[in-house]
Amino acid sequence: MSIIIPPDGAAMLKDAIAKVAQPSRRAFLQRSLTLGGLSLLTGCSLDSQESVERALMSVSRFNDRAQGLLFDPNRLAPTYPDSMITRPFPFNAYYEEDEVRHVDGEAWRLELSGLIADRKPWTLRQLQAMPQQSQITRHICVEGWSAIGKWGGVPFSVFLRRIGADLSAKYVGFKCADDYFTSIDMATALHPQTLMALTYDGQPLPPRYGFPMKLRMPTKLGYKNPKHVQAIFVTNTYSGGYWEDQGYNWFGGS
Ligand SMILES: Nc1nc2c(c(=O)[nH]1)N[C@H]1C(S)=C(S)[C@@H](COP(=O)(O)O)O[C@H]1N2
Ligand SMILES: [Mo]
Repeated sequence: MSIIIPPDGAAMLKDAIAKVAQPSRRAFLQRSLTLGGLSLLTGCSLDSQESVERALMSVSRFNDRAQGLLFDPNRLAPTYPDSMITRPFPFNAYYEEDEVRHVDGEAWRLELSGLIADRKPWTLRQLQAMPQQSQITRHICVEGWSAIGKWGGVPFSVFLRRIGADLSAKYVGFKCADDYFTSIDMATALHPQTLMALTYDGQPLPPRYGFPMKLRMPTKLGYKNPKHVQAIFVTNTYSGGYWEDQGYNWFGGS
């Protein structure tokens, strides 16, 4: 195989890394990766900006598969005492706090689609009537902060079994009341600490933390935890996510 490296290769690679790589990995890639190395790794000829981005994406997909294989479905994320809860807990979204969505809890219906036997929509009251669990865990955001919070709600594995979801499917996807969306691997969906959170610190989830329901996963980075969940679907088709489609790593383990 001959590797064709254009004269502006270094600049192309730098631009592609800035666009495609997860922030925490950018510095590492910028120091360690050459265009020739990337070409050998992926078997792609890298003669345009798009082909360099595509090659980096294929490394990221490979990284997703590796993280999926390494994920231990029985290993629990650390939990903390009440005294360690971060107060006030930070707010974060792709918009400012004054633009937080206010969802009407009475009118809200959780829509279900895809590989699910019983796709009847759920009300908030029905979710509140399910067995609840609570946890104090650490939320880690790739923007460089972490905080300990207390969430309560329905273990997602119990819900998925209840609705007859195909538990052998690859992905569970989420659509939110804002323009946010994400998707996760089934192993994480079934993890014992993955919650459909309805409360924060013992109170109904306030709007800024994702009323009426958010998916809370202490085994995943902040951006994998969708707030204001409106719809859930089970699928074998990869469907990415809001930040994932802009280059954040899809698996997003923490
Ligand atoms: N619907 C929705 N969910 C979202 C986001 C968002 O912008 N919209 N941002 C994500 C990111 S990047 C983080 S760090 C957490 C922040 O959650 P918090 O406001 O409870 O701290 O929400 C995640 N879920
Ligand atoms: Mo985040």
